[in-house]
Amino acid sequence: MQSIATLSLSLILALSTSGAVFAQSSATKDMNMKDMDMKSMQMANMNSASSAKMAIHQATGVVKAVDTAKGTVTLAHGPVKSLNWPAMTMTFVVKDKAFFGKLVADKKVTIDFSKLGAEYVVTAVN
Ligand SMILES: [Cu+2]
Repeated sequence: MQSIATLSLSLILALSTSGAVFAQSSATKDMNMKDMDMKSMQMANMNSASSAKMAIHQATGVVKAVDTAKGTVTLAHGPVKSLNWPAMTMTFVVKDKAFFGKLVADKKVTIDFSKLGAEYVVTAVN
């Protein structure tokens, strides 16, 4: 009689112990998944933010006109592969006035530029 009681008690203990372990492991899995979701979401945010900010294009062309007062340069540039642009003449915004030292009419230059809102802004002149 005593041995049956002991057996059933140890059976109950074994069941409840494995039950607790199971509950714990599924909680851990849950937490890991949430953690991973958060990390991948943060990574996606970072990627879209950096690609919007950091897209730098390069164009080579001849300076057609400069407007130091407005802070613009008109360039007859060749094709820009990264933007799928054909050769064209267009005006860029020049935020850094120091670039006007290199942006001289009829001079051939290579510029780095980025799209900032609706504007194409010169970020470097070579
Ligand atoms: Cu253009």
